[in-house]
Amino acid sequence: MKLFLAYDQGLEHGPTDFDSTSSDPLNIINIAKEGDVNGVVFHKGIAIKYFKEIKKSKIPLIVKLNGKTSLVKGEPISRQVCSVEKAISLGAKGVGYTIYIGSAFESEMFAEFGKIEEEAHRAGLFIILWIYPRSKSIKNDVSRENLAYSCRVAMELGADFVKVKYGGNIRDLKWAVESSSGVNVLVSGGKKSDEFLDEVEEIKNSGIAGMAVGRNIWQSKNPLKIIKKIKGNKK
Ligand code: FBP
Repeated sequence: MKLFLAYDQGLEHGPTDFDSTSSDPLNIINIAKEGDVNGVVFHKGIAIKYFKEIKKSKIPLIVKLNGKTSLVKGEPISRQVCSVEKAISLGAKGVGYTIYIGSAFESEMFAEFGKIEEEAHRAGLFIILWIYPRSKSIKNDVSRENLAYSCRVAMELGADFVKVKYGGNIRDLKWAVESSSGVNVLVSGGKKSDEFLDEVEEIKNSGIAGMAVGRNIWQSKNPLKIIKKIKGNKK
């Protein structure tokens, strides 16, 4: 399975996710390097400050192009904070973008992403689209329908990878993979949990392309062991 190391939580959640080890981006770059992951996801601030170290690690960089804090309440919207051009200048091989489908602001994120998709693909970058159904009208963001809808939206919008949350039902995940019609499905890690590796085992044969995990790796006492276990599982 492919494995991307996600580290955009400093913006999305704040330092509440970190301790004195995981708060340091250098430690994350080391984990990515030692674990030989398929890519590491940073916002542009880290990509700028640790440009040399990221380059030296040779781990493909994915720059997250939009983001928001957890302090904003109400209908979710996440706007662009970094251009494709800037991501390229930082050495990115891919870009990431989050769309909250179902939000009252969905069309704004669609329009912004439409331009990013054209620019990024023109420049030969790959695109990971985080699709999270989120709105006051959405009761269950990981229902069978919403999971499949998320994957399908990513395909319709031209992403190469779609990152979704697993709702705990393997048949639903398989249907979502089918619905994605060729877009590579990545499952996110979620909050650190003792059941995480069981979940990895459960989803490994669902047809997913891999995972994009943050907290379950860098909050672990032994991040490399977790990485090895995830990567050891065949698609
Ligand atoms: P984790 O593996 O730590 O759950 O990270 C996955 C992720 O998609 C991050 O890339 C992102 O910052 C975060 O989850 C968003 O989580 P939410 O919006 O659900 O709080």
